[in-house]
Amino acid sequence: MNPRIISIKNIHDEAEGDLSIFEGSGHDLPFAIKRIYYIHHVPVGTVRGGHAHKQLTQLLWCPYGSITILLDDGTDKAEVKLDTPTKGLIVEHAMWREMRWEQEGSVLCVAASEFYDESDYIRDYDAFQAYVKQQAKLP
Ligand code: T46
Repeated sequence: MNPRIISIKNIHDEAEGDLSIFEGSGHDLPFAIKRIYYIHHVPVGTVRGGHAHKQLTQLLWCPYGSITILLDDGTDKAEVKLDTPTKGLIVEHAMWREMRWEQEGSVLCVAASEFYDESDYIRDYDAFQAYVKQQAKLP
């Protein structure tokens, strides 16, 4: 598996610091952004996630700290460490994900292609594997 990592544009100023930016709708992301959420105040060592989505595509980035994203497409697995504010990870649908907090104060930000919809989640790993197999059989 080749995780889709993007380099978020950054404007650096020696005196004033950095400004990082991305735009949706085909500019920097392959989707229009319908929702943004962020996960914070998570104790170090915590693993969140443990689910996949049927339709949702997202960009994950970590503006502060260090969080490892574990990906599993039903066949292959990969790990991506988000530990710099300009590194983004695009997570497609039908991808099992877990997020491991590795540094105190780490923040995970997410730009999502869809509004929140609990029926889009697959929260059981066996059901995820069955879903991936079923999708592979579709014409
Ligand atoms: C994902 C990873 C990276 C809402 O009500 N609205 C929302 O937009 C979201 C994202 C969550 N929720 C509710 C659903 C649960 O009752 O917030 C609660 C915690 O959500 P969850 O346990 O799914 O959180 P994570 O950290 O396991 O996963 C989240 C996203 O849900 C998921 O889509 O890809 O971050």
